[in-house]
Amino acid sequence: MLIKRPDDIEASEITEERDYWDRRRFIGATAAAGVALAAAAVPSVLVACNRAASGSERRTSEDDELTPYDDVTSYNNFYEFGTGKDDPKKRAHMLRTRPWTVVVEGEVHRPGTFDIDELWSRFPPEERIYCLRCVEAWSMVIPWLGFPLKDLLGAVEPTSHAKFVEFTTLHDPEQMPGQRRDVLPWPYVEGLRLDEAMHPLTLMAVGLYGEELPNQNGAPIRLIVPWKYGFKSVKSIVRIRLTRTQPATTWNFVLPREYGFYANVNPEVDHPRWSQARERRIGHLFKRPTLPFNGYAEQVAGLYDGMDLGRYY
Ligand SMILES: Nc1nc2c(c(=O)[nH]1)N[C@H]1C(S)=C(S)[C@@H](COP(=O)(O)O)O[C@H]1N2
Ligand SMILES: [Mo]
Repeated sequence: MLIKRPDDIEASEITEERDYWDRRRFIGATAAAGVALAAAAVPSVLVACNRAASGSERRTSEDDELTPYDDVTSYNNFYEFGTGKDDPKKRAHMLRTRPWTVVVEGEVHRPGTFDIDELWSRFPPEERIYCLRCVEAWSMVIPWLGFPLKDLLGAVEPTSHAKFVEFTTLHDPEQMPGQRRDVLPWPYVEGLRLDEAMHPLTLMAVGLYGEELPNQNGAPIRLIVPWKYGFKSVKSIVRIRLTRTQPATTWNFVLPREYGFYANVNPEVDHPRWSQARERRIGHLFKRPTLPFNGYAEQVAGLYDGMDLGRYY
């Protein structure tokens, strides 16, 4: 396992700084404490990704292996920087992630504009190991740093009319060269039902591997919905809007037959052009069976009771 640790932080500095959550020092503390921190100080580490389909735990060391940092940060989908997997790493340095604000508005009693540094201090990030699975049938296991989206939504107080949440990526072709081409309608938008957004597994990620998010992974703040296909996990978010009606989402808008609004990982629903039954964990040679809800069925299946998941894919 590779944990990045900034050289400029002494081991002796590490514990006490976590009390006041200075962002950079927090990163140092997390990285240095590594696995011990994951077990002790951070209660919410969860590796459901590797549960067997039966729901029984199957945490062999091989299954739980984190995807190496270099793979997590060099094999990406982020069309704002090009459609190739290696384009984001090559080009995402063009994105300026400070200053950065996130507007939270719509059906809320207390709309607001949050500075990214304010979010770091108001909602101290914790490490959570979640599996990210792309509809293209590859997956990675990533130690994200983030805070539950429900904490932010709680702060803005949704009205009784709020039923959905829409997320919007920055639109700035100067900084995002992929937006100068019509490969997708810009900006990238995604959405969740309010109960999905309020689920404790749903994370606003601000870092990975104990560091601030690399730009190619969606800096400075992106969504992680671990039981859904990766395209739901929208990057570099500038706006969160609570709505009464289901928002349009980018991939559903472009290719509705291939990408639904729900996008729950479901091995039984084929993508029209390929099977979703098996996946390749990046760094592993052989494909493995894909688990319903990406392995988080026990926690989230109840959200969809009574829904035909073959129809609402
Ligand atoms: N703004 C934006 N967000 C995005 C994408 C994108 O092209 N633009 N790609 C999505 C897809 S298809 C996947 S699989 C994940 C990939 O996240 P990663 O690069 O951190 O692995 O980001 C998602 N979020
Ligand atoms: Mo994806």
